[in-house]
Amino acid sequence: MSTPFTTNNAGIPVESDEHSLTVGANGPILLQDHYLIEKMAQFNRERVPERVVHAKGAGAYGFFEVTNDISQFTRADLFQPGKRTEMLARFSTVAGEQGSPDTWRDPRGFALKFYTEQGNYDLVGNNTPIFFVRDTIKFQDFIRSQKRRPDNGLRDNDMQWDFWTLSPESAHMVTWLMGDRGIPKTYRNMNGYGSHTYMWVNGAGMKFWIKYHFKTDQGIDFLTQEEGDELAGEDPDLHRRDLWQAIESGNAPSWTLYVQVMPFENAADYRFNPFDLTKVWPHGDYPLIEVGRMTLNRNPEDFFVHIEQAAFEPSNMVPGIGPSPDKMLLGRLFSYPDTHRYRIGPNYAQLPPNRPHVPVYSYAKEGPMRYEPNRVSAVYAPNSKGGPAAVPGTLGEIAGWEAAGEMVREAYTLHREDDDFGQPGTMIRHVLDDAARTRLVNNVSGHLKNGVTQPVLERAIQYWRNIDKETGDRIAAAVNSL
Ligand code: HDE
Repeated sequence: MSTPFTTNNAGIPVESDEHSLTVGANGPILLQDHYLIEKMAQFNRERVPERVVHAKGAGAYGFFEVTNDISQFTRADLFQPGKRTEMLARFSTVAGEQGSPDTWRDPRGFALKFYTEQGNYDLVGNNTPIFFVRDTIKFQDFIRSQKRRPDNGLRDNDMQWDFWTLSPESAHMVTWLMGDRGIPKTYRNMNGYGSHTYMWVNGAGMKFWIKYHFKTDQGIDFLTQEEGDELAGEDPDLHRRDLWQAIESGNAPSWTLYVQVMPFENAADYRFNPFDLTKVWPHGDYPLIEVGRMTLNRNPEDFFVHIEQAAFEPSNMVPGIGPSPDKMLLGRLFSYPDTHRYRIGPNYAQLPPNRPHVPVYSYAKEGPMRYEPNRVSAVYAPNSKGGPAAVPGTLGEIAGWEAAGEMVREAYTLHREDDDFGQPGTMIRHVLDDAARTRLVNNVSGHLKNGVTQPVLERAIQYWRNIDKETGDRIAAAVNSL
């Protein structure tokens, strides 16, 4: 292909990319050098605000194919037998800024956008089935404790453990974070989880509570703290590079999707609060059922256009899928569209990675950067001009539930086995092996020794003893052997 001629943004060929327009070779630069001005002005406006969390990430396109008939549980189009749906995935860290290392200890985002025949379905999860808090009102504070101090702009382990030890509901997720899942070897070697409980509705209007598990077909693998620290210096973009190179070389990563299904009526007297995001449903209670496979086989042609501007939102739920009373999920339904409008403008849904693969007949119109024409013959409803019309009752059962009671600000009512330390303790004693337990002790004590002061330090030791006495004692011994 012959080298194209440089143009300006208006497509007009330009004289030079080397020399500004001056009076004589040595004279002053002329204001009329509008190409020079365009280059500088465009450069000064190249940045959109990075994501306030999950700023550093990588993504790719691919497809989801159904491998098992689970239509008895949902009528969602993408989960019907034989269905194949194009998709986009973005993996990310949480606390680090855009330039931060991929191998810092952190949960990993696992954000998926399915371009279904009923519009975009977004499943925005992490590589952990749980989270640090269970009420959305605490999320902002939690994140601030993980980021940078206002006085010196530095991250601070003392802040992190201060928040965690004063929020005991964090114990389960912190156990995951400080263990081997906290630094995946690559984005391809980690699982993804919807984390929340969601609702599925089948064609007969029957409702089910479900949890999503994307199990990596590449096998789980991790980096130790020492490996992660070393690689953070060697190649801060290690995971982004790995995903890109794997797909470029035709080694497309894939994940097998399973769901846990709980009958709708079982929620009320289940032993744990099934909507509490700090809890898992033991697989012995609700086994995994295979659904299908997601394969990522196409790199984006432009990272900024397709990945930096990708807008994932848990509120994008298609017919047959709905939310649950999980306070964290319900808060997220507002937050994501809000952050997209701020970060990439009110018409973000028209950008290439966010545009549905089906026609849009919404009543939205105008606003900055809008470029898709309105498909509607009237810009108001109701109308007698043939504009789109919603027809109540045609989409089947609303994915909702009964709710009643006084307005209160309170914690969830407890289910009989609800507590903050039981499930992490079970994980340490029955899921981790000796080597993993020792790595956990070393990771925690190393983190505590790095700037955590009294009384936070004492509280942290007690926090681990509450989770598992022996692990707490081992951490105390390691920390006190200063
Ligand atoms: Fe997020 N989260 N989050 N989060 N989250 C964002 O939206 C939020 C939570 C997750 O690759 C933000 O687009 C609230 C849980 C991922 O583009 C923001 C709460 C889980 C990504 C936001 C949570 C996640 C985000 C910032 C508490 C796993 C990156 C940028 C209720 C189940 C998506 C953005 C991508 C991003 C809000 C907690 C996953 C601020 C209010 C729990 C994977 O809107």
